[in-house]
Amino acid sequence: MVGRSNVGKSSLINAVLHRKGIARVSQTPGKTQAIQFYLINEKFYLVDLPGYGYAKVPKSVLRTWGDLIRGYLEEAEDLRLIFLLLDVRREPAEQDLTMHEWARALTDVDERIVLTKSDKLSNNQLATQRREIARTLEVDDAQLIAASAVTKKGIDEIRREIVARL
Ligand SMILES: Nc1nc2c(ncn2[C@@H]2O[C@H](COP(=O)(O)OP(=O)(O)O)[C@@H](O)[C@H]2O)c(=O)[nH]1
Ligand SMILES: [Mg+2]
Repeated sequence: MVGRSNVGKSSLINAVLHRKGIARVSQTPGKTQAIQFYLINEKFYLVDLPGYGYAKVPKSVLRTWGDLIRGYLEEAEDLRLIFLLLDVRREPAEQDLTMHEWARALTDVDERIVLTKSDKLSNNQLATQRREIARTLEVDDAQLIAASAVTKKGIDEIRREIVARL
């Protein structure tokens, strides 16, 4: 799972795992610069990559972020699926596009785009944003999952995507 700070990654992980406090929600944004591995049912790892895009992060930390992520992606032989999280209300930022390119370049690794906080939009707005974001990322609409940690929309779909690869 990867996405910019505050996109709702920790909330989504907790919803997918049906746990309240596995991933910590709303700490100081941009502070976590470590990769968290959650071993689930002794079967697979859900990997929480550090968030990016927080304005106050200095350039040196940004570079470290890129190295950390790229290093992980290059070494992670068991990696099967990347969920790139995007706030459904926002245009994808430059780092989102970079992350998308890295994910897309990996062979034997699928990518799904999760549109977070979808409870904040009406159905009409959601449909518009889906189209826009799919177009920007040059992906098929079917690769997008609209989700919400509040209403639990999309959570089962995310679980199915994971289970399908076990
Ligand atoms: N309305 C709404 N708010 C959310 C949702 N997911 C997260 N948030 C809020 O967004 C903020 C950042 O969430 P967090 O999970 O800590 O994001 P992270 O920095 O990506 O791990 C918090 O205030 C959450 O309560 C969601 O699906 N809907
Ligand atoms: Mg978090």
